[in-house]
Amino acid sequence: MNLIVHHWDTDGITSAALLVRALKLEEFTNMTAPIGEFRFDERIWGAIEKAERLYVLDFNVPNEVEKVRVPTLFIDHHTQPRIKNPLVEQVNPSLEGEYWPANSLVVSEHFGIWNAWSALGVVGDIGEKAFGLERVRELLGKGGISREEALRLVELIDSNYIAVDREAVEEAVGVLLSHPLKELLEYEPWVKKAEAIRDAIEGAVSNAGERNGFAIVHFESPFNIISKVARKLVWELGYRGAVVVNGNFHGKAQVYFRISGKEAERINMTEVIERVRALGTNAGGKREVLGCVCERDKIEDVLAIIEEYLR
Ligand SMILES: [Mn+2]
Repeated sequence: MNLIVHHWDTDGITSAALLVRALKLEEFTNMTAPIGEFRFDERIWGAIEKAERLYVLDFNVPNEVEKVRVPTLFIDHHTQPRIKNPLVEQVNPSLEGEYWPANSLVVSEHFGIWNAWSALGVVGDIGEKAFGLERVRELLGKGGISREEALRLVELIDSNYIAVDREAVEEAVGVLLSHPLKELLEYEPWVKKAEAIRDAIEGAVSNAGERNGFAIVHFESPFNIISKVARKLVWELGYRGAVVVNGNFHGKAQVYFRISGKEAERINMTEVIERVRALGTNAGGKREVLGCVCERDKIEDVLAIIEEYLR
C-alpha cells in the first residue's frame, strides 16, 4: 500500500494530487495530521506500519520522518535539517539554501509534471504575490483559470482545514483528482463551508468594540478564523491593533493579539509573549503577533496582561 501524509492546506493537497498523477498510483491512502498539530498521531503511525511505501509532502515534521521504518520519499520546501534515516529520500531545495514558495512546485519539478494544481499550491501559500511569478501566471492561463478563480479555489480548498475538518481535508485529494478545476468552483460541500466561514469572520469583525484605537472582539466559533479576524481589523480597518478572543474553540480558548507595524516599535511583543506563556498557556508569535491557546478559565488572566499595552 502507498501511504501519502500531507499538510492540510491547499499546497499540501495539491502536492498529494500531483504525486498521485505523476506516479499514476492506482491504490493509495492519503492522510493529514490532526489539524494544527505538526506530528504523526496514532492513526498515522498505524497506517505507516501497514504501508509498503510512504510519501510525506509539505509537512514539516523531520523528527517524525527520522523514526519511520519504511521506504519514504519526503518532499518539502520548509527549512529543515538533513534527514539521517537511510530509508528516507529527502527532496527539499532549502537544503541547498534555495527558497521555493510552495511544495507543489517542488513536486512538479521532481516528477516533471506541471499543471494548474502546481500554481494553486503557490497561491495557497503566498496569496496574491503568486501572480508575480511568470510560471504561475502561465500554468493558470493554460488551465483556463483566472486570478480571481485561483484565489476562490484556494478559499474553497482551505475551508476544509479552517473548519478543522480532517476527514474533508483528506477527501479533498480525491475530489481534485476526479473533477476539472473549473467545476470545483461550484463544488457544493466546499462552497457551503466557505460561506459559513465568511459569515463567521464578518460576524466577528462587525461586533468589534474599541479602546484607545485598538479593536477588541469576543466570539465563539469552531472555525479557526482568529488570525483572519485580527488581520482584517488591523490591515483593512486600520486599527492600531486587535485583541481577538475565541472563547470556545473545540472546548479551548484562543487569544490573538495583532498590532500594526508602527505599534510594534512601541510594544515589545516578545515580552508580552513571555508573560502570557508564564501563565502556563501555549503562546507563541513574532514581532507583530501573539497567538495563544489556553483553558477557557485563563482568558481573563491573559487579557489582563495584554490590556496593559493598549495605551
Ligand atoms: Mn507549503
